[in-house]
Amino acid sequence: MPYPFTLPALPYAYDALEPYIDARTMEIHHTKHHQAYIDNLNKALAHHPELHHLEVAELIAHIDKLPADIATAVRNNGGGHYNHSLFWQMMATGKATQVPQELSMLINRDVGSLQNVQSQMSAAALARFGSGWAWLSLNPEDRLVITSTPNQDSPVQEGLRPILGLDVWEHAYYLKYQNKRADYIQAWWHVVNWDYVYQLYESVR
Ligand code: MN3
Repeated sequence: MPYPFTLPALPYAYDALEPYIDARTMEIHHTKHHQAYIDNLNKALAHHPELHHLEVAELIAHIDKLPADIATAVRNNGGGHYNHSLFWQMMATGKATQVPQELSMLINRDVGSLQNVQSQMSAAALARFGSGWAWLSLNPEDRLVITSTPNQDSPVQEGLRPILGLDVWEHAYYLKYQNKRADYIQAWWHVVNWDYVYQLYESVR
């Protein structure tokens, strides 16, 4: 849905991901942080009606072509809206152990094993200094790659197609895990929605 952007409803209750992600964190993350990205994105675009037909993924894929007065605002807040819209759907309960077979084969081919995906993404997430994300994406050669991005930058800005993302901003875990990012990362693997990751893969392949 293009401008004006609105907050998508979560596909589950705020407490659905307990005990791995606590309800208070989910509620603040969704209603305050994600909402703020949307509000700031709409504000930036308000005086640029020529951009109102574009989806957020289209806006952030070509930051260099945006009007200079809003490029940074769209990069940060458009990225925030895009990344979080995916992130909520990438999580669920009861979907963390079963990777659809076709995706599993692709993972084995390109990364070696699911365990490698988990350890390499976790390492990328842990090594991200300050705020950012770790990602599993398809590259232009249709190979799975693991990367990380700072702030709210998205793999789409680098020509990649993200299918799984891990938010390691402190707002994603600080209430429950404080400074223990590694503990949050380890817990997060219990709530990955591999069915959705596969759906996303199907939609971008
Ligand atoms: Mn976040």
